[in-house]
Amino acid sequence: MPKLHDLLVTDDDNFFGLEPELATLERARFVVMSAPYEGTVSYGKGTGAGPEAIRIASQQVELFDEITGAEHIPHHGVATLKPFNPDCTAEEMTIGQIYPVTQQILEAGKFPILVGGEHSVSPGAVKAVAERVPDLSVFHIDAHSDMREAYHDDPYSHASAAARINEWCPIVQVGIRSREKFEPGDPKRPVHCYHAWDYHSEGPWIDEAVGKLSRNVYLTIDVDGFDPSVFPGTGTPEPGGLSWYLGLKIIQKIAQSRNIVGFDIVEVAPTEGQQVSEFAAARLMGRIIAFISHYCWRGEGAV
Ligand SMILES: [Mn+2]
Repeated sequence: MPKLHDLLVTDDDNFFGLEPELATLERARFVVMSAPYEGTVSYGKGTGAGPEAIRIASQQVELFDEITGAEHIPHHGVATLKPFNPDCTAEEMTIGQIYPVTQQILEAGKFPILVGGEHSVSPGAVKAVAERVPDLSVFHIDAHSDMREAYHDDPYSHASAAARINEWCPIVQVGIRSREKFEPGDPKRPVHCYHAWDYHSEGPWIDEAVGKLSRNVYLTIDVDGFDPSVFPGTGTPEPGGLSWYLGLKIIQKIAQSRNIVGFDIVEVAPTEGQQVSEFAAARLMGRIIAFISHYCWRGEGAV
């Protein structure tokens, strides 16, 4: 199993284009994993190119976060790991590669960030977090509930990501507008699904949804949970969904009232001739880092 130090990108070709001394494993509080995996994709292809496109786009993102009023990214540091090998099954990717590296990131006292790739990459990261962090919920933004027990006979398919995650954690889902019928499962780990038909604009439902989360929260964000005008480059761009600002405000509310302990951004499929989706993903990553730094770590190395 590769050690974190062997996986580290040591030059400035890292996420956010940081000076290498801000991106070492000693200095950085955040560590980014890239999983360029699209082995079980069912429709539009291209998510395998997502992590690299997001990394390049992130080098153009302004490091000052005007919402929280600070440069959290250079202050806390972000380390970048070399991409995982995508030539494998979904189970080998998420449980074989991502799970043990996430464990190492957590053992080192760092904050794990995972960039996909298709949604099948997420369960391994959640499993590592759930084994270490008590009282954990997953907040899931997606057009799809991903609750199929298996898809094309693969229980680690992208369409089964939430079903695997639900073996360890309760889930709150928002943005959902293409859903298979599923049983809510074990009452100790309920799945609360906020369908986008009823829940796509600001309202009291947001506090209710956030209120269903446990003290510690992992965010898994399939970018197709947002409206395709925000992320046109994704495998299955379902019409409708969250606006950019609504999505950010929900995540801000979670950061203000819960402890976010890890997150992933998946299903970006770069589109030839434009950089909208990868830039939005890089910006989303930066905003979430800012919210975590500002709200969850207030008083703890705050800027
Ligand atoms: Mn989806």
